[in-house]
Amino acid sequence: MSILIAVAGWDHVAWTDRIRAFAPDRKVIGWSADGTGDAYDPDSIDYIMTWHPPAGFLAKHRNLKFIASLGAGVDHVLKDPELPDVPLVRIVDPFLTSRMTEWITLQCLYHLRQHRLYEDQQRQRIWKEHPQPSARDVRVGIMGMGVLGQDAAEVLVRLGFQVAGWSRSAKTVDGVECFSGSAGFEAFLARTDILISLLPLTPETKGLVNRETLSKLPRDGALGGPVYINAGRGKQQVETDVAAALQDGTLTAASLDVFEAEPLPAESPLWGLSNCIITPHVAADSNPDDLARYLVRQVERFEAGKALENQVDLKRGY
Ligand code: NDP
Ligand code: OXD
Repeated sequence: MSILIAVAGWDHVAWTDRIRAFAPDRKVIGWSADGTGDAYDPDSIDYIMTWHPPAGFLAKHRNLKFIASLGAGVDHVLKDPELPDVPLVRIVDPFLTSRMTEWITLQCLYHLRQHRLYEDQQRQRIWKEHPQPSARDVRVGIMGMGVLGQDAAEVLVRLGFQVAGWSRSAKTVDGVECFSGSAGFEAFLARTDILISLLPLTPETKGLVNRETLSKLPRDGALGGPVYINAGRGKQQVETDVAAALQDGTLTAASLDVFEAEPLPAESPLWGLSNCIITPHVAADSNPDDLARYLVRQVERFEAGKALENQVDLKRGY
């Protein structure tokens, strides 16, 4: 049984070596869209572990048993119009989840504690106190109440924020005001000072955060205006609208880890906005050995006739 590691924009070697270490009895082949990698017969491949496979690439492998995404998100696989009709699994990993919660919490506290203001003051050697809103005065709204959204919500609730969640299906989560579906979206926005996206990218979520959405956030909150945080996927936001909102005061500030185009092009106006915090898709770093073990476990489960973990619902798109 052969495993192919197929990546674009990444070096396949680190992944190939790691999977080999955890699956020493299997043939593990590396391939990269940049032309590096081993020669192989596509019909000999049983499993593909992949990041951003080129369109039509997966379909060349006619004996595939399943595909595994090398990320938690699967939009990079589902965008392929010739996607083979085999199961797709994605990464769910406790360490990745806690790293995401760290990043989300860091951003919420940064805006709550007015850190940008104090950083500016430090640069100017100004010693001046400002009134500090407290977490209990601030309404956080998390779009996407899946694995990542629920974990972040739990920590933000513990810190005292007023937390709401918005998901596709209705939910009950301790300490969280839950909204769902398009029917619940406006009411969710109307009570949200810090809007967080932990949504997958699907046809429904593409372009969701646009001028109209941002203009529905309240302006009377304790932070002096709304804040937008995105660690889901960049194409959920209309970036020209986000940049304009940051410039005209519709948004007070933003923290963005994901962008419509990655790397964020040098000419993006977001780079120059002092009220926009930018990180390069690093919110949820994970332990590569844990991920390799998880991926090899899926192969072992499949061969033992057990259900794959975290199989994607291809109809829903996540
Ligand atoms: P899950 O599949 O566990 O959760 C997705 C959530 O989004 C669910 O609550 C789902 O609703 C909700 N959702 C999906 N579509 C809609 C919709 N149309 N309207 C409202 N809610 C919707 O995913 P994870 O929490 O594991 O991951 C979320 C995303 O985070 C990933 O898809 C990926 O894009 C991103 N990510 C980013 C990383 C980074 O480093 N920046 C790292 C890892 C992930 P319901 O519960 O009803 O199904
Ligand atoms: C992702 C990931 O999907 O890093 O963004 O896992």
